Amino acid sequence: MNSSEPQLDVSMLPMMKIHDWFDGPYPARVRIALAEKGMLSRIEFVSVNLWKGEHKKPEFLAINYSGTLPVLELNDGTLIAECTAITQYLDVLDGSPILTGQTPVEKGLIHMMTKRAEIEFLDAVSVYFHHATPGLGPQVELSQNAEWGGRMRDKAVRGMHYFDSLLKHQSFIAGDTFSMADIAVLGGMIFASLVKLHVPDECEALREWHARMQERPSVQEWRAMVEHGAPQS
Ligand SMILES: N[C@@H](CCC(=O)N[C@@H](CS)C(=O)NCC(=O)O)C(=O)O
Repeated sequence: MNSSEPQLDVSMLPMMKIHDWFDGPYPARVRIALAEKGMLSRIEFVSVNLWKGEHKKPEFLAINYSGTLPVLELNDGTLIAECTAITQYLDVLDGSPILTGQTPVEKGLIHMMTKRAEIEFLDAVSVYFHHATPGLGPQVELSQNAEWGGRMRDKAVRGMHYFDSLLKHQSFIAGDTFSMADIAVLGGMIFASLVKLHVPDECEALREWHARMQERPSVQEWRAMVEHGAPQS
């Protein structure tokens, strides 16, 4: 947003719901985006317990065909799934700070890097978790392929090296500004930590960036929400 433009009074926004699980790596992406934009107070979080497989039950599949979290539910019942789509919606609601780019070039680069963060890193860690570890447990993980999971673990480590190589020359994942792409790589780091996938020692730029990200108030707000504990469900 231009500094000359009036700031949106976030308290005037209608309440919205987010269906998610408090410490999930993908939900973290939307929670961090909401914290960046000062919108957490406008959100009612609805817990969907991943460990009990609630996201695969018909009641939830009616909310999100893909059976994944998070999902944003608007006042009029509109449902928006996919972290990228939710972040884009929030960004248009309130442009401060912009997470998806101001100019056509920024928008293109941030979209590309967010997609790469998912394909090369976060989604790969997720497949590793669901296929080559006990994942969410035998009641939820009905079909596993450990070899595929192992390959995706290797892909995720390659992804870490890729982002490390970028961060040797720029401060943020998509260039000079913090964006949705940084949040997507943070999601990958959060998932990697949960599954004890070590960031290679030689990825110094990635480690330095990660340490810098921990200082952001939005990441600290997210961490405080996680430490607050699991909801009763
Ligand atoms: N592409 C989706 C992926 C979301 C996703 O995989 N979320 C995890 C929660 S951390 C989930 O629902 N996993 C359950 C599963 O895949 O069975 C997005 O960006 O929102």
